Amino acid sequence: MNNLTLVQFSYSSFSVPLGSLYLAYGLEKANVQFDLKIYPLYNKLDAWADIDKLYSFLVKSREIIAVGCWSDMLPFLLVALGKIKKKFPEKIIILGGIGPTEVAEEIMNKFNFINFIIKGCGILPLPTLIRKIVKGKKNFSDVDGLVYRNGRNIISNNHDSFYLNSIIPDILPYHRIKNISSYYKFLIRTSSGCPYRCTFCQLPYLSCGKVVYRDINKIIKEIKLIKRIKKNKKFLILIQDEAFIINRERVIKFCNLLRAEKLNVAWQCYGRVDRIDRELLEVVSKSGCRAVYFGVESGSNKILRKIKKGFTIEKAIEILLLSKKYIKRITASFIYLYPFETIKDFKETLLFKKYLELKKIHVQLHQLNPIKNSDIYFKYKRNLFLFEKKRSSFHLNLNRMPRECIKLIKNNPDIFYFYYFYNFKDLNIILKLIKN
Ligand code: B12
Ligand code: SF4
Repeated sequence: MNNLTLVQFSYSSFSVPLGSLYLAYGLEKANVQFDLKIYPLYNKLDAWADIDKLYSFLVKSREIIAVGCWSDMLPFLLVALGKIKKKFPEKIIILGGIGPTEVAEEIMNKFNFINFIIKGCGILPLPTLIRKIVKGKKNFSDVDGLVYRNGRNIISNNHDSFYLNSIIPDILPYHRIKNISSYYKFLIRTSSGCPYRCTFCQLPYLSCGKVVYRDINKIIKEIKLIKRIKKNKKFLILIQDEAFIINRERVIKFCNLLRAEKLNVAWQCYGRVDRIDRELLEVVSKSGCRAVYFGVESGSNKILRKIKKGFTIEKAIEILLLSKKYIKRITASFIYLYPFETIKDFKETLLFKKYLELKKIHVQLHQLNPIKNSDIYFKYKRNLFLFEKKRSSFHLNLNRMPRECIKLIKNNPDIFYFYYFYNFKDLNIILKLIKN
């Protein structure tokens, strides 16, 4: 019997929503029937903030609604779900994904209309939970990462496997996505975790320095399936792993297999400037690598030391320029508004940005978002403040949000921390510099 609607949000009409496929894989494997509904956030400006539209979309769900989101959607989703539960109290609401995971206990404490939250990867625990709900079972202690109520108590199960389950899938159920052949970008995960300890990132905490790998043959099989889906049309494989490039032997094996199988596909990945050299660049470019995205993070060596990035700006420049000789599109991403950044540090970032652009390297400049469970968050979370004006294309202007969402964000900074900034004394000067 089908009592379940799985809801996911999509940020891009070009790229396949990978989380949906992973969850669909787990449910299909466990023989749990479900509908998959994907809510597009890209068709309309401020699509997030349209609570009525979101409500109408969600309300058509079956008895159990399982929804996943990132932190940006959280206030809107909670307002819409609250309305649904008010009208249909019998509906069972399960949340998952990165947004609810980080603040699961806080959400359960504050919003009693949420029945369950599954932290981390949902592939295995979601079907286990659904089966228990359908059979009317009351013991949830063995559902990995589950947060639930027992009387007045909120119970948080261990989540031993956490994100590491994301290496499990064999072949993903692409048939579950409508018009799958019209997508251009196909996301793939080949590993999970990262051994580095950058202080603005939550991965060191989540993966505890471990990296778990998927069998390369499964990845090749997945790419062959995508090729069949796309027939003769062009597409791009996006390798999503944070740590893909750092395992040199494995990258070489992957590239050799792509060539041996004559797959002839274009792909892109994330890179680290201290793990790439001329020899590796030759191998990846010959096997179809068309783009590499490097997290450089700052133009200031002082900041790079402070965030424990593990390389200098000189090394970054050397490898970015070298990479440009082999790979068509090189992107360098920088972050600004670290709570310990000075105007001088920021000007160094701007200088390198200009220099790299002259060399035809794409540069992205992102404001530092507070990220729960990162070292910087632990250290500076007491200094968070709400910025009322629009701060980036990813954040809505507060005054364009529905009133109930603004109220939630203002009253619950620990839950909706994503909408806050670290206190930064020179904020206005830096924003002016950016504008100019
Ligand atoms: C690809 C990607 C993008 C793509 C999205 C394209 C697409 N089609 O999805 C693009 C480039 C658009 C993008 C943009 C941004 N991104 Co992004 N992105 C990612 C990335 C690298 C991979 C996402 C992915 O596919 N993961 C793999 C799938 C399998 O995982 P998943 O979707 O999370 O699903 C799993 C679990 O979460 C869980 N789950 C999910 N849903 C549900 C539901 C239920 C019911 C259950 C039980 C479980 C469950 O199970 C799934 C299977 O394992 C992640 C990093 C990461 N490691 O996930 C960042 C990440 C999601 N992005 C992030 C951010 C912040 C952004 C930006 C806001 C950038 C910025 N400057 O701040 C923008 C926002 C976009 C916007 N608002 O317009 C953050 C989110 C942090 C947060 N707390 O919300 C992440 C985690 C990176 C990071 N550490 O900072 N991003
Ligand atoms: S920023 Fe990248 S390299 Fe640093 S810990 Fe996070 S995933 Fe690893």
